[in-house]
Amino acid sequence: MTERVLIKNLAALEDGPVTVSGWVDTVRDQKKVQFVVLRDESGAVQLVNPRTTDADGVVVADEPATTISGLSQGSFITITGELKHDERVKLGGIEVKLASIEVLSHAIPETPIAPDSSLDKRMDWRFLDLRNPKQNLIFRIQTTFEHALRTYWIDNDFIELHTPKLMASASESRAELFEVEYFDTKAYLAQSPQFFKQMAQSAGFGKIFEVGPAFRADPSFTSRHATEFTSIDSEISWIDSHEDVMKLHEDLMVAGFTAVKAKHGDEIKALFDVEIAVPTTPFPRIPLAEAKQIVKERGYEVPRDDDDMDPEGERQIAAYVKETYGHEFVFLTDYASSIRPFYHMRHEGDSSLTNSYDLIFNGTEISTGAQREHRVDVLIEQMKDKGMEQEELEFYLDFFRYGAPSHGGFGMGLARVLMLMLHQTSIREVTYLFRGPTRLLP
Ligand code: AMO
Repeated sequence: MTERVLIKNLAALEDGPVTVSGWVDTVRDQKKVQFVVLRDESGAVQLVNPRTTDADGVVVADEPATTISGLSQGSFITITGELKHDERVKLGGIEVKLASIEVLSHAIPETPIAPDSSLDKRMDWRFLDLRNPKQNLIFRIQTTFEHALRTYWIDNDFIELHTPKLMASASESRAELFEVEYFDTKAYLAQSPQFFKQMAQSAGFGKIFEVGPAFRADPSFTSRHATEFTSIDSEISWIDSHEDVMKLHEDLMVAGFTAVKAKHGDEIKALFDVEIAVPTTPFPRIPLAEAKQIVKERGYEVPRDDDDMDPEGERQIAAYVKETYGHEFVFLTDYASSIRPFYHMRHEGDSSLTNSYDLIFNGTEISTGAQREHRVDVLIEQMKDKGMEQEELEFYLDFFRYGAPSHGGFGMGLARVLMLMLHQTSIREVTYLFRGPTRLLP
């Protein structure tokens, strides 16, 4: 394979012969001169072909003019030509005068989507939608963000896990559970790596992380729910409370945002008109009960008293935090045990509250974290309290019967982080291939 010159690197080359590959963005087939805008994953460049004329000034049908006339948008081509710097050229101040074109694949001329097509239509034709530089940037940002998190984890001696996604039991609640036929029995798709990341603590791994798929049979069509999503999980041992998990969580966010700003800050500003702000630590922390009170004083009452913060409540508390602390992140802490899973540790002396938190970013929940209950007798009591059957989770309880350290961790939806970071209105925009109740294709 010959080394390919990325279009973004052409500007740094001197005038002279070049070979470039990409897909056709536009063709302007004029009488005396032809222009093609060629794109690759890094940028776009203008190609120019002055047409040949005979002695009488009549245009001659020669190459590459004939091939250019037959080019459709989206065709993949490799060209050779003469690179020339010319500041009059609007597109990057360079131009390539064509010598030859090799067409690798002709595209059907009628493109099924346009930039103003509906999100649903764009998702039907996701591979074409992803040719848009804005979409391409989203996945570069995702790569940089994940890389920064991994670097943090690896530098701090975390072990990476790949936990199974086929399970014999539910991993969060029995609601939102996908059941699959598994030979002569049933299996369930993992809703989160929860139990197995806790198992790693009993295995003495100390600090772990996983970035992997999670499945929820959630029939809702909100902008922030998918039936399959990428979950970023981390779990650590020897913690004193959920405060230690929040410290880890904010360090990771700082690492991720610092890397994204450094590498893509200018492009994000140019394409999304968003200024990436690296958050300062500590992030504000507000107990949920207090947050509800603050929101109430602002004139919004969260529906039921013992319920979770609803989306409007999240937006309201985020607005308060932004005004008061100038911060885009806030930890809401100490959720009621009635709305938290059985494995969350409850307050010493007040079992109605848990050592837990949600992380809100730009007004939407991106993460849930907690200290876990590691004492098996208390864990069994908490299961009973929730009316759960013990039998199905005996394998999980065993993790705590043979010794376990204090521990805690969090799970965070990758797409939610990207959506809110880039001020997008739906996780569909930032998910490579979205899965929802009515979407299994492409
Ligand atoms: P929870 O169920 O709150 O907690 O999920 C954690 C985070 O995962 C993301 N998320 C989703 N993203 C897209 N579509 C969905 N349907 C969806 N459901 C959840 C959210 C959410 O904040 N085991 C615990 C975490 C822990 O305590 O470690 C858990 O799964 O961003």
